[in-house]
Amino acid sequence: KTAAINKSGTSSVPATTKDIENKLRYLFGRNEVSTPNDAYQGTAWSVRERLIDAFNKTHEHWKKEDPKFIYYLSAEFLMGRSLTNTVFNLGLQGDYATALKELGQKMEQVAEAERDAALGNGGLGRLAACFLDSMATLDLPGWGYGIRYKYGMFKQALKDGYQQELPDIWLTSGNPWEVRRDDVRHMVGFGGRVERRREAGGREVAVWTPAEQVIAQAYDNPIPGYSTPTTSNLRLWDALPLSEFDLAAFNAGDYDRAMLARERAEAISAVLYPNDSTPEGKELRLKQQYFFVCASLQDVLSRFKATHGSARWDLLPSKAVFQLNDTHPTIAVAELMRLLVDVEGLEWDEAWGITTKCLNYTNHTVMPEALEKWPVKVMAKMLPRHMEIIEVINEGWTQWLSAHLASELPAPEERAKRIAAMSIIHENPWNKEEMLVNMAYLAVVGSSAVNGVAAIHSNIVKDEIFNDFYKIFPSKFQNKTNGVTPRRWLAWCNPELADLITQQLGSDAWINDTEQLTALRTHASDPAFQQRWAAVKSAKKERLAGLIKRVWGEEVNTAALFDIQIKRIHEYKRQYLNVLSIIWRYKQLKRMSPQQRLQAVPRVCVIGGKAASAYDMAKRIIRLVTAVGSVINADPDTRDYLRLYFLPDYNVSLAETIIPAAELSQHISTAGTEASGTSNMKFALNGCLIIGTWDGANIEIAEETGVENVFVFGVRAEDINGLRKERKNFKTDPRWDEIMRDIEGGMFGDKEYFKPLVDSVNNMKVGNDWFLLANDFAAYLDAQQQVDECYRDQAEWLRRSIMYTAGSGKFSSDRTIRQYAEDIWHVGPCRPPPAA
Ligand code: 26Y
Repeated sequence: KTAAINKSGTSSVPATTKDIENKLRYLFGRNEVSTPNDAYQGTAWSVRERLIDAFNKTHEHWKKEDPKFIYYLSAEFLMGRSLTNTVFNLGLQGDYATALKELGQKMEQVAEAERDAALGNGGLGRLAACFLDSMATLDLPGWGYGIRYKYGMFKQALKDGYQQELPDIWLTSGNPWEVRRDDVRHMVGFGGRVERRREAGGREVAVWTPAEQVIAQAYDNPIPGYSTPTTSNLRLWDALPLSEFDLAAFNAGDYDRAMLARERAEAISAVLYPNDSTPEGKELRLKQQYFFVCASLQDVLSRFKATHGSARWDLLPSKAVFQLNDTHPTIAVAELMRLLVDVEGLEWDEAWGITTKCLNYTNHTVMPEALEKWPVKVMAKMLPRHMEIIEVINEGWTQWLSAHLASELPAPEERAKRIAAMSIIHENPWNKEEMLVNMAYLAVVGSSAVNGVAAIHSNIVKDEIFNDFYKIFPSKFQNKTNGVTPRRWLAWCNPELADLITQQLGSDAWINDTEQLTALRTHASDPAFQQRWAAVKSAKKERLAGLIKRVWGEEVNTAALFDIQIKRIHEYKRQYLNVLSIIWRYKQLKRMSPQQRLQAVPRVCVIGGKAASAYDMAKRIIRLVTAVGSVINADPDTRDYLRLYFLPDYNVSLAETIIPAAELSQHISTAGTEASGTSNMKFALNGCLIIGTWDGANIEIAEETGVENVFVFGVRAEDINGLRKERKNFKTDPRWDEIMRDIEGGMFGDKEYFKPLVDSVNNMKVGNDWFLLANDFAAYLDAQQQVDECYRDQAEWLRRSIMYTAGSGKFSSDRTIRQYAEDIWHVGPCRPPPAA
């Protein structure tokens, strides 16, 4: 790519080089660009100015046009790095790549000096980041709202093969991608009491006097769209104390007390909860949720008032729509009611009409334990007015239900039972003394639309999780199959493959019209094209091999099949099943003669992912991976044919290196447990074959790619309940039994530590091996056998690889966002004029 030539025919590169040097000089006091980190800082602060120009132009335009806005409320945004994405989305790569070359630096290395913004756990947080990219690219007026965590997802290290968690200190050298808005602050209260007062007109109003107040300070993170002047915004809130410190306490010599309020406030935005799908009922989490929801809603309402005054709240649903990213921001239902009724003086019914029109809810998980429920006691103490509001909502809801169900369930006991099952406030089934607020039910009752994130998952949402609600409001329930941004996940992370596709298709228009990738199908069997396709994959494998070398100090055979499983460690995702099959492969290789081994398909297996700090079983799984890896990788008989590496600290940036290099990726959750998965889409886009269960988006990927091209195995979702009940009659495979004896017998050391893992899947009683590893084991080994056979036929393998990319058009988040915009948000594009 060449540097941009400006209108007078001179290159802008000298100016860019100078700007990079100046940024480094005047912001960091450094006179020379000597390291990639210097170059990163200079470049990032230089790019920032172009980004802010685009941001300001977009927002001037949006202010003038006053279009309907989307507000994506999410406790997580897993953004990863920004430099490459910003430079490429703004079309500045020519300028900056050349300028950096002049400074003796390489863009790729410079980009690696940036720390990931890891303000999310996994799929849900990364989805929010892809959505922002697509919203901006499609010129949709929309912002993300979330929390500016000081510490994001923990850094994972290995110590003797065990996971270690280290704090993620990402803000220490400043963040060029954010703008602190000193003029945008809101007060957020907690605790205290509620009183009734009668107003002049006789209306009774609730007055909440919080016991504690903090300031929400806005930080804007501009989001550049691709190939458009639109640059939108992710507004993140930082919690600050109301006053710097308690001077009276300080003067009295009580230093600790003087700092207390500061610490309590700052704790709110200090750290991301590192749990995925296993909630910790900690009060601080509810505090975080209310903190960002309260600040965001005040922010939106204050802008609305500035434009439309405070007499036209009926217009709010035509100007603002909110998407709740799972139940985490669901307190918004009660907060919007509070703001409209208590603060703005609307009547309850009018406020309820507006609230339910403005809000929509996305469910991301079927795990019952991940559906958030807060004890009424906790909620009443922290948010007393909200608890009252939820009680009133629930009274209205259950009364309405009672009338609605009168003909269907005339028997009072039957009806009462159904109402109890659908009540937003209900007993804790494990502790009858305790009452809980069911946040998912609050979200369903308080929203216009409820959606799941893949076809099978949306059916589970309708038929199981919220079936009672679905029967009453069938049209409220929708499907919006997830997607990923083709910019970050193909064009920017795999430029070699992107260039090849562009050459073959004759243009790069596929980058924002991924349906054009289907045209690759006609070339899938073309040997010349296959060879070029294979050459790109080889280069990417070399790069991953380099990374393995840096981490583990070992060379791997880059002609081997690269087999990858990267995702959060969870029992339902079944990394354990993967390890068991690797052990079986190892044992088979051991039994072969050196001659026979020559016929084996060599494999390099990579597993990566973080275990929640309190998730004991997941940590044991990580240790099993490293323990099996150290035995296998050291065995001279087999090490040419099989390796297993755990890559620590899996994050967005690591995914950008791993995914382009992958040939086989594993998505092997128990059918019906993975809502969608999104890495499956990223792998497919990069021409990686999938071995997977009939679950989540795997199903739709198989439909698009051709089910014959996917290694599908295992039981189906509809059979799971029956199989779980039949555990005691289940006869395990002899190969399974053998492996279990090996682990128990200490073949990989640490046998005491692995005992709970062995027990969790063996004891064949009801409720054990909940994720049915034993049931799927034999079918999985068969599917792995088919993988080997296919890999021996490289022409067939490459044909399939091309078919995956060609079939990935549907999985662009642009398609997903268009569907949200059309079916749920009713928002259209609003593009600012092109930059002069
Ligand atoms: C309640 C709290 C502890 C909690 C925190 C994070 C609960 C859930 C989560 C995260 C859930 C999550 O990441 N779910 C994933 O969402 C993806 C995007 O829709 C899906 O692709 C993926 O299947 C699902 O597991």
